[in-house]
Amino acid sequence: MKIVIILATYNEKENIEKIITILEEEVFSKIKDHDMNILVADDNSPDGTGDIVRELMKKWKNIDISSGEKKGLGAAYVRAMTYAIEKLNADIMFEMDADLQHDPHKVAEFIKKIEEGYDMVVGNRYSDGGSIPGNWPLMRKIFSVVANLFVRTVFTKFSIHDWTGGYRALKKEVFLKEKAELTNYKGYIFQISFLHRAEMDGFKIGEVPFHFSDRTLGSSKIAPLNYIMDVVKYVLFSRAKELLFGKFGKFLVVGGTGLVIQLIVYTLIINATKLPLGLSNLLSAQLAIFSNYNLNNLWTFKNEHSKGAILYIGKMIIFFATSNIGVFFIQSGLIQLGEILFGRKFPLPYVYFVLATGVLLIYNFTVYSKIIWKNKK
Ligand SMILES: Nc1nc2c(ncn2[C@@H]2O[C@H](COP(=O)(O)OP(=O)(O)OP(=O)(O)O)[C@@H](O)[C@H]2O)c(=O)[nH]1
Ligand SMILES: [Mg+2]
Repeated sequence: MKIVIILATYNEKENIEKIITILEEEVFSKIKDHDMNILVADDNSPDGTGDIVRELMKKWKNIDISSGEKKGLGAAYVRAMTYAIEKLNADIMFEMDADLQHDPHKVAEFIKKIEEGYDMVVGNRYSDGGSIPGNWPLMRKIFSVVANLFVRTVFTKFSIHDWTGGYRALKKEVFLKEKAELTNYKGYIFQISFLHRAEMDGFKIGEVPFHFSDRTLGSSKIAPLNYIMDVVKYVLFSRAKELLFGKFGKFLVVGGTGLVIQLIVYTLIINATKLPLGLSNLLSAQLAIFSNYNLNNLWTFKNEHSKGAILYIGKMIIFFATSNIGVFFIQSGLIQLGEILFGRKFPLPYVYFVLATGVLLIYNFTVYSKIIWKNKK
């Protein structure tokens, strides 16, 4: 495979020759099965980093440079990855800092993960032996750990530990799929959103633990404190959007129509008969369940829905059974409990209905997405 290590640089004249020499002499020499290359993504560094690279290109033929205006780390990577694919025919690309904080000796481990079938492999500083510099100021340590915990919690993706780091390897397919959406993001948000989108699109994500060493030469370009609010905003906003416009939003709309159907039938039954409220609810739910099943099949989970009459009926039976567990034990049970305790004077039947339905909703989404329309990917 053709592998291109992209080194992002902005004023890294003290580091660039060191990192390139280590890669060429100590790392690439041990990797026999792949065509190893370096692409420096330099934003016309005023300190002359680009000129040093052009000198080194004379010594080693597997080095190239992608220069451009400074528009931030994310933009530099998008430009360089596009170049790596279009001009260098890259199959696999690495993101790597040029300041030696990303131990180049770990490259082979990333490649191994890709060979095992992972689409994107992220360096992990937070578990399994990975670490952050012990001499970082306390605030930076806290920011680093808390930011990643925050992202993992909001995205409810605990299996990925390091969302903000920039030591990664990925197949070109991952970049081509996500490229269009990546151009607007800066700094840590670029790294977070790239990984988040890849994960949501079903790419297989792997991790390689590594020790993130402290920068010894040159100066930091990323100011963590400036990014805190941006990260918080981005993560919360993108997650809210995902929930509202994704499956959960559609699921709520379908559930809403079901609820209206159920409420109408429930009203008819409790006004026309003396049946217990719990039973009235159970009966009225059946029509709603039928409607919900079909709407979810056609809309909410349309990518997961299986075609064919047998599967349709089979799944419907499971859907009726699982839905009725909730409708029976949770919704009707709570409504009946209300009637026993407080009677059925108006508007009590509706108060019970609303409260019991709220509890049911949480139960239902969990069951539907984990059992009935489970994504096979
Ligand atoms: N091309 C390009 N590279 C950048 C830009 N900003 C940062 N970089 C490079 O990206 C890498 C990471 O930036 P750093 O400033 O080291 O960020 P950091 O590692 O979080 O901070 P330190 O621990 O202080 O080094 C370095 O190799 C930088 O030279 C940019 O706008 N354009
Ligand atoms: Mg650095």
